[in-house]
Amino acid sequence: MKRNVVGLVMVMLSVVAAVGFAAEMKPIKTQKANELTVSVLSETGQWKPGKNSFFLEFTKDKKPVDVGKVTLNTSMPMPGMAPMIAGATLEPDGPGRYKGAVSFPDAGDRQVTVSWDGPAGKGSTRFTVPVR
Ligand SMILES: [Cu+2]
Repeated sequence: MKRNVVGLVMVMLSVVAAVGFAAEMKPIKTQKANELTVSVLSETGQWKPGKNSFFLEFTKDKKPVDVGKVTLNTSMPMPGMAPMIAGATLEPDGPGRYKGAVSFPDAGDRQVTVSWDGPAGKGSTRFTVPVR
């Protein structure tokens, strides 16, 4: 009985933590990739030139999905020169969530590629995020 109460409290605390997180983070981009939803979130809800910290989340039916190894790369086509490329560093931050950091030298639209390989299979998705 005691164990059940502790378990229930733990579940309630994790729900409160999840709701609290969602309430304070704004979506930068939400992208469907087959049955997965890939979300990029931050406190401001946008990327700016310079250093950015953000979260990357993988969910299915609003529940976190463990996707294993993840990469996030960005590319900006530049007229008359090689594309400007920036990769994010990602650290696991709970089930289906990664804490990310990325730095952009200038403003403009980025083509973002997110790839994963793990328990949920192998996949990738591409989308555009403005840096402003
Ligand atoms: Cu550029």
